[in-house]
Amino acid sequence: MSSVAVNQVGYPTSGPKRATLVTDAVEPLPWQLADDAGRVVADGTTDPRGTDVSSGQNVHTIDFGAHQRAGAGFTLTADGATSHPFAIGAGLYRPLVADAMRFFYCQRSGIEIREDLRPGYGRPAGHPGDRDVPCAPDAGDYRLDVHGGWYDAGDQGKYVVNGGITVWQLLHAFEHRTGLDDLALDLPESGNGVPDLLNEVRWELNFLLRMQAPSGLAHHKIHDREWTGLPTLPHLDPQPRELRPVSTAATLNLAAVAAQGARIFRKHDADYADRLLAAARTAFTAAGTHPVRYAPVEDTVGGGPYDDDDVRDELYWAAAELFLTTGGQEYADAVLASPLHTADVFGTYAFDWAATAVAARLDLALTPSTLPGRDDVRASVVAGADRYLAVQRAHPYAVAYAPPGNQWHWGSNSMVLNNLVVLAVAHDLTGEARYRDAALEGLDYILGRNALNLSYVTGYGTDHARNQHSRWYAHQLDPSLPHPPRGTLAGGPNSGLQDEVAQARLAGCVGQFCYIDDIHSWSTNELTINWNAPLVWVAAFAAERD
Ligand code: 9MR
Repeated sequence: MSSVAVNQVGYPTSGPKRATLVTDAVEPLPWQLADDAGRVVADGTTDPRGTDVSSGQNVHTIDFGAHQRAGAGFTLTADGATSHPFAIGAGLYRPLVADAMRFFYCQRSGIEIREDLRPGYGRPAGHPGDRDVPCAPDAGDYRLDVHGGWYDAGDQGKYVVNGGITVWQLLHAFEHRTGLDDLALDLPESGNGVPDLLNEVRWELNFLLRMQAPSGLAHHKIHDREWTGLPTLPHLDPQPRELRPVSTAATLNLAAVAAQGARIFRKHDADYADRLLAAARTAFTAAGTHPVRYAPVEDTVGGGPYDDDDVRDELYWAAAELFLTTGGQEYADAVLASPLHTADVFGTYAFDWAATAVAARLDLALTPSTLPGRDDVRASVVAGADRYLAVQRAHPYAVAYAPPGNQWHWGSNSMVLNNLVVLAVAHDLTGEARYRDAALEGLDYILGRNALNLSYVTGYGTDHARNQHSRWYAHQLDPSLPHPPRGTLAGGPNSGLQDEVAQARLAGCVGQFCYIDDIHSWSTNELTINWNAPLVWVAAFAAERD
């Protein structure tokens, strides 16, 4: 059966406008664009693209970019199939920036979520006992106050490496995108004179600071001793909490984002910036003077492992942030000595919690500094973007992500988005329209132009994900509980099918089809702080220009 997949939110007036037709036909077909009254306002002929590897479908693309008249309720028809309705216009992405960012307040630990600020989402403070948490037997013999921060995902663990990349990306957006200074997020702190985005990020940064042990090293994570079931509201979690051992990756994450935070918070709160910088320096030194400690893959009871056996990228990133904030020669030396400084780091996906070299590269490219060879750094980002551009152009759904063997990663939606970040930064660096258009068009996939005809963002589009794996937004299991808030991104197709629902329902799936909007499918349909952060970033880029 034919279908027409579109960006269900809509297309910026002057941006690229394409859709993907699934059909058996191999010859070009006529298409029509109709307005909300059903009048045909544009027509043309499809471009047959053959079999799409990512879905196994025979597809055509439809380019209706010549139509530049704004409106709501447009539909595309071809081969007897009609798309979901969509808008064309300006300002389409501004609400998404705010909602994707407002998501973080609802993930807060250690503080009541106020019903007046988030109607339908109020709840008592979760895990007040995180103010006094013992080390697990293999982690030390002391206790720390590690309250606050954001719950990572559908679980109620708090992980330094994932908090780190999330903080980095939100601060990176704040530093390099426009329109985020006055983004109103309806937080308890709103109105305190500090931009709300920084108020939200500070909640997590404070937690990351608390995870620093007396040695200067940071604990990798704190979570429940055993896994809890669904639903479990945070304030009703019966499990004891424990600090897991310190790790070099966590320590360098802390160094990186505390240094970055010091740079960005200085203007608003110099004392806080000093505190952040001191913690960053201590962490960097501690990481260099203690033996390397890797977070093990086996540590999966009560929380996820976030295992990583290569911390050279974290070292490069921490050195880069410390250098950009302080100008210190020792940090410049560490940047220049890193094998990652000149390595090709723009692989299948640009970066994530485990692969952080691109975070360093993007900041070194964008943030003014005296680093020798900065032009080469900038050129390397553009070269990386060229590769993602080529992948996207070859892809009939315009996805700038094509994993080897069509084996989609856990959290693939965040990888799709992070590759768009590289394209957008290439636009910042060169001003060239092709990178801007690629970054804009890349959002189509997330918002419904995909093989499932589904928007992966709750509340956005006619048909959208709403049952992401969560112990609290568990409406699917208990109708008195809410769905995830508007602006929540689902993890997306994951060929690994690690959970039982995915195994039962998706066995043999091809790429894009390895996803199910079921609360028990934690491997394809979780929500996670480090997946919403790139949504904020890319939506902010789109909002700047639509
Ligand atoms: O996002 C993480 C993904 O890259 C890993 O492959 C996966 C398995 O280790 O874990 C994911 O992270 C989960 C974490 O361990 C616990 N909280 C939820 C995270 C998202 O599913």
